[in-house]
Amino acid sequence: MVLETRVVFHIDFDYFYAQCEETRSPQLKSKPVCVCVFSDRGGDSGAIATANYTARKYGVKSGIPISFAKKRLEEREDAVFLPVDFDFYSEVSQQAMEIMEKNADIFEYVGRDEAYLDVTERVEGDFKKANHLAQQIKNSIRDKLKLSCSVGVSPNKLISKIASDFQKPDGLTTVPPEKIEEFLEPLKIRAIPGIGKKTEAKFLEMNLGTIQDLKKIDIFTLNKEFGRKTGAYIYNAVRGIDNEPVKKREARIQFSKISTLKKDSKDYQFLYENIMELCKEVHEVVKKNNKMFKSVGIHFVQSDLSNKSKSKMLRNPTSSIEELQKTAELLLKEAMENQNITIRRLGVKVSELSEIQGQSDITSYF
Ligand code: DGT
Ligand code: CA
Ligand code: CA
Repeated sequence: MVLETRVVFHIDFDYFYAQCEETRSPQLKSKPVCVCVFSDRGGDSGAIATANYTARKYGVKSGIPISFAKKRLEEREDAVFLPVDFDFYSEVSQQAMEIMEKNADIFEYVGRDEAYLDVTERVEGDFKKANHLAQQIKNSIRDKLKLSCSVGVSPNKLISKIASDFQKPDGLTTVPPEKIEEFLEPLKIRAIPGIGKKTEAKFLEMNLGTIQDLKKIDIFTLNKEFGRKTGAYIYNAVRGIDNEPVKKREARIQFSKISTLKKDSKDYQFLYENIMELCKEVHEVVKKNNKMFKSVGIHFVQSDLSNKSKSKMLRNPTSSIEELQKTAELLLKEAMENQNITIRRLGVKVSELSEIQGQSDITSYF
């Protein structure tokens, strides 16, 4: 049976990194919590990755300098500033993704804290059942992981993405087909994924503030202003039209190679040569599977059998061996800065994988 109307979920975790920190230290919950990417320069140089909602009340948000955040939270002596711990967040993420995947006909991993689920078949195209299933997934994630998330339920990815953001945190917004117009029209233009400050400002100059206002603009004007691809995207988006399928993409896949060194060592040149070799082997696998990666990691098993690992998120997905080697080299240098113990085994991994073709994420057009 082919159902005409799809049922798509977008699930996004609330203040994700900060919430992960709260799950392992519940006493943080009542305090403003900022998760920081400290830069190598030391002190407070670096940026806020994210903050919990208590800290956001004071104007702290992703991307601002740590020093600004400290100033804004001056009056809160209980404010907490923690360094990012990507490995921990990935672990939490993976468990949450497993719960979602079990509940989907098609599961598409987007990033550590978000995913799309096509559930059309299992709810038989029924939005009441869909709403119920979404609530069950939320409960299950809360019970098992103590995490809250926000869910958007609608006939397509675009509206579900907008809907998941609509009642954050801990939201559930269901937009059945007959409610699409009513839901979209009063929203600010900014609610459309991919429309940023600049585009918004352009429309505001033309006295257009809401999605309803934007409907007055014809496709020719949009094409002239933004080019055909983006023009068509905006034209369809304000009408709630999006035919992008939920594409199967799993979260847990990563490619890695690990090898035992000929001798235990902490000699940089020796380790460097081994790492470069491992990069080549990992890259072979990446190529064979027709993938791109967005994260690179290295791993040490030290002579006392303790582990040490470092990873880095790249700006864009890539399949380049040069970029893989360059990043691994950087990570090795960082890891060796305070390396007192010799290393026994060495590993390289790539993760955050995506297909080489079909990079049709609309937000990359802007
Ligand atoms: P929300 O609004 O409740 O969904 O809050 P978040 O923190 O989950 O925000 P989201 O979904 O935009 O981003 C997910 C994670 O990605 C977030 O916990 C930290 C990271 N992130 C977001 N923006 C930035 C940024 O500007 N810099 C860095 N380093 N990390 C960021
Ligand atoms: Ca989030
Ligand atoms: Ca997100």
